Amino acid sequence: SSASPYEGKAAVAWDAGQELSIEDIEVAPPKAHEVRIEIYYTGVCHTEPRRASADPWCDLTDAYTLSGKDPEGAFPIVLGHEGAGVVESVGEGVTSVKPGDYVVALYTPECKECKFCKSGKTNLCGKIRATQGRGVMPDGTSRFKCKGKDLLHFMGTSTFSQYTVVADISVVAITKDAPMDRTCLLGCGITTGYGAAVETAKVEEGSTVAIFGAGCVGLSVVQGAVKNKAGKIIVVDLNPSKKEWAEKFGATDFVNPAELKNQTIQEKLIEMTDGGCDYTFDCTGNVGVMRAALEACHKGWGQSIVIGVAAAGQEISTRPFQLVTGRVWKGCAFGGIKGRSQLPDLVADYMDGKLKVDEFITHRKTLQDINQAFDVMKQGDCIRCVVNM
Ligand code: NAD
Ligand code: AHE
Ligand code: ZN
Repeated sequence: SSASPYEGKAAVAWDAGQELSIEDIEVAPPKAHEVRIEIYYTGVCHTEPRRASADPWCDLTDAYTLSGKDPEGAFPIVLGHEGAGVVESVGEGVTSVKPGDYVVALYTPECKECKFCKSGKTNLCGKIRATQGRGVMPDGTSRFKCKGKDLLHFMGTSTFSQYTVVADISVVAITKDAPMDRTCLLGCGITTGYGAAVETAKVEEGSTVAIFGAGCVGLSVVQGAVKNKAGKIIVVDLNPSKKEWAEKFGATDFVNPAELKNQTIQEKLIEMTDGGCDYTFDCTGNVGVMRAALEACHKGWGQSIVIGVAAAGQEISTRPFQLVTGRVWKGCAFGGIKGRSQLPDLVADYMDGKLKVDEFITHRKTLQDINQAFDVMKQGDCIRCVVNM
């Protein structure tokens, strides 16, 4: 019953830099405005390994990070934020989903009532961001226990577990016709890139676009640029095997910066686009790339969208003149997409053959072998590995 704890397996990150450990864990029933989900499939996003490593993440201050008390870098924790499953039970007051619903977990929640949600200017929701960053549920406690210890939640989702509990604003029901081993990827990578192009940049017909980094996120930006009928879609990647991937998703050009002679990548792109791109996207997390992406924008109006997550302590720089002369630097999380309002439409587009999803899946693993998903990710030929829970 919904009142009892559930036993299930989960991949636990006990400490920084260690392999995930498959453990039997106890998952407490959902409290008010919470939902317990049986996770069927989870993708492994390229944000994940950084989080599982010793790299301390913090969006507060450096001093705070260095103190070792970084709330977003704590252990033990259940990672995972790209998951789909079925609602097992709901807590008091939950009206948006019911047991049996097929759902995708949302690391960017949508309460529809906070200042952010009502602004009409952002998809970031403020309602539970503080507790989510501390790895706990909105009431300040954890629903996970293993070997007598509480485990932290991750990004409000913790999908590397057969059962997880999330806030009711962190989940969206989707059609039961859609296969969950694909729709899990709409929980991060695909939505992030596609949304960055169509929702955040609102790429216009005929415009010139450059995408740095052809992973799941970058290729999804390509897909969004194709959807909005961009004229020139240039993919930039150091891995030569990404040329084929870029073309498969509709890119018109591919540039490997390592092959340029006496020319920076920004100079090359400016030359290719008669003065610069209308839109550029960083999908690498490298701050040097972010600078090049901004400087490859057209004077007067070019916009550069930062999507990549940089390593702790990294900072971006450019000459202010770049902004004085009209280039715009912005960024987005989850593509600027509001999960509860917009994800069902993306699923419908997928079901109608208008949104590629299957094409991103290059590897599959079981929960037992989830560490292998991290290994294949480090090889250049993995776009997305889907884990069968
Ligand atoms: P990925 O590792 O699959 O793709 C990165 C690509 O960038 C690779 O093809 C790699 O060869 C290429 N690359 C690396 N360095 C490069 C350089 N200097 N120049 C050109 N290309 C280079 O990763 P992914 O899963 O597609 O994620 C991309 C980035 O987006 C990561 O930083 C990830 O953490 C971040 N991310 C952000 C959000 C968000 O909401 N903002 C969501 C998901 C992922
Ligand atoms: N805490 C890190 C930044 C982490 C980050 O930027 N996360 C993205 C999602 S990455 C998904 O693969 C995000 O959603 N950010 C918005 C938010 O509110 O966290 C740091 O570097 O400080
Ligand atoms: Zn992600």
